Amino acid sequence: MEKQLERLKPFTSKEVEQYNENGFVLIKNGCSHDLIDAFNSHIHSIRSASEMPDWAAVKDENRFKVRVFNPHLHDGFALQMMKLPVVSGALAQLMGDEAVGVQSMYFYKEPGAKGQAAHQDYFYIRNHPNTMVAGYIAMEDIDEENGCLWVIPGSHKLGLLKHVAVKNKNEHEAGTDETEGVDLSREIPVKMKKGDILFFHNLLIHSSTRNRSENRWRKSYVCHYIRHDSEIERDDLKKKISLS
Ligand SMILES: O=C(O)CCC(=O)C(=O)O
Repeated sequence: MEKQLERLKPFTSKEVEQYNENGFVLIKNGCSHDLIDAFNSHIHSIRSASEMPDWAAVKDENRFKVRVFNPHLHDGFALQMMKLPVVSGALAQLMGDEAVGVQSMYFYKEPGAKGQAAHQDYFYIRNHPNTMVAGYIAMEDIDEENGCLWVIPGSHKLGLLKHVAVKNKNEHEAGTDETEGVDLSREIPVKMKKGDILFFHNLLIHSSTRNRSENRWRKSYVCHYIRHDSEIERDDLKKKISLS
């Protein structure tokens, strides 16, 4: 297939079937390394500025730690990274219609940082009809050592599960919620190379572990998308970003 078409329709019908079956699917090498490097440098420079813009501001000691929340609402580069043609093409295939962006997060996950306990994104972001998909771009190589995602294949078919307070606060960030009543030993790691893009259903049970590396960050850019005719309940995420 020609490159242009590959970007607009990156999945084979078998991969779309795999997504429907497993609740996730990966595009290898979906984003070029030079674009990833440029975006990492861009976010780094925003957090390095002597006066950080309000939307990215954190305490001095957290400049390269705390995630940047919703940069797409303030920053043109973050917006374009949400709208990558390969992403909008992939989402159109998975949703069967056009997607819009609703949330973005740039994660640093520095060495030693805790992960997130097992959860379903729908628990935090209710949308009707439920069409939400996450697009997770690896901003560097991601594996078990630096705190990759773990998922339970097929768990998106279980519906919304009960969430309770996080149990292992040594491994996972406190203040978030954790699914209950599911055998988490069924989780498998999703290793990604820099530039890979993972798409996952908002009912898929997923978690991440602590970054156990000595000196490797685990940066990722994670955006959430809904079908254009879905609606988000939360007031802070109601703005729909066209991907065209
Ligand atoms: O990347 C991580 O460590 C967790 C991300 C996550 O769980 C999410 O975006 O829903």
